[in-house]
Amino acid sequence: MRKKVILYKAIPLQERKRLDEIFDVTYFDSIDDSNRDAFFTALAETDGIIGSSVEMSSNVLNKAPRLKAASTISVGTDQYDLDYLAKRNIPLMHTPDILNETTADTIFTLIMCTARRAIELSNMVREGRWIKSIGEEQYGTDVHGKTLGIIGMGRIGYAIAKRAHFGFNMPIHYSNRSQNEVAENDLNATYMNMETLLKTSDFICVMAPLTAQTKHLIGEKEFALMKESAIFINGSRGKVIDESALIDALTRGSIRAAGLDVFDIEPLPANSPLCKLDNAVLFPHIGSATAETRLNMVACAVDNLIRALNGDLSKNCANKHLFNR
Ligand code: 8YV
Repeated sequence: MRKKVILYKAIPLQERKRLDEIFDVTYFDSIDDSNRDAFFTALAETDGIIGSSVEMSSNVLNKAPRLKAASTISVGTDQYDLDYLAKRNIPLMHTPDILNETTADTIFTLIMCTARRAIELSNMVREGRWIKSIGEEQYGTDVHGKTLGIIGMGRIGYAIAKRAHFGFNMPIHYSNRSQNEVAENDLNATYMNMETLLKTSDFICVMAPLTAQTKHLIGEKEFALMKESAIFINGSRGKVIDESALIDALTRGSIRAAGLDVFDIEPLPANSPLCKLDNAVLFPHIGSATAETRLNMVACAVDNLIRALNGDLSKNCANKHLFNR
């Protein structure tokens, strides 16, 4: 008897075919008000789910009494209620490592665009406002040699620090749940508490995963500790920062600028105050969004689901440590 699987994200045809070869698949390109009832109906019968960018709370997951495995096409697992899944001994599989370098490239794109005001000045050219040679009012700030503070020195944080150290000769400060001796030995990174990092860094990059402990990790008090010349980068999750406190800091000029790939609400509403700030560079959550990397992530997530539904949780299982607690 073929197992039933729900795919709730559009993926390349070659990977859909792999799922079709093994499972009875119900497809949704995404989930919204137009198809949520059909999604809930399919959940009642499904053995597995695979996709991303949809909130999978316990209220949703308890509509899947037969669920045996979930596979997210992401390294982040915050869209799933991990404790609820663990209570039912349902594995959540994810795609670590594959996106490290691509996401680090995106973060460095944000650092450069924000420091050199690339988007703002490109729009000046595009809108015909480049009428004389560039002057002080268009100057950006150097990146090379400046101090980079990374909050969350995990795999992606390490890839960012590697670029900063070898490519831009930047001293690296970092705060993390635990020390990262590889980063210290390879990249001369300095471990410190977050308050010191916020006070001493020229660029502050948040890469910490979203958990109950990191929600609003960076708020009014933390922005007030930063230098007025500091540039703030968020490549983790929008809810790791207090977005209204960031908007206030940018509006008052208590920090120089911000580069953001993630937001409290995604897609970011067009009427967000962030959209009116020249000192905010806004990307639509493109961290891992290259054709090569997303295809590799999808292939990994499909492999993860196949293995998990065969009882193999030997790798890429995000919540196995929570089972039978
Ligand atoms: C995308 C990400 O959100 O992997 C993550 O946690 O945030 C990004 O890669 C995800 O891949 C959406 O498909």
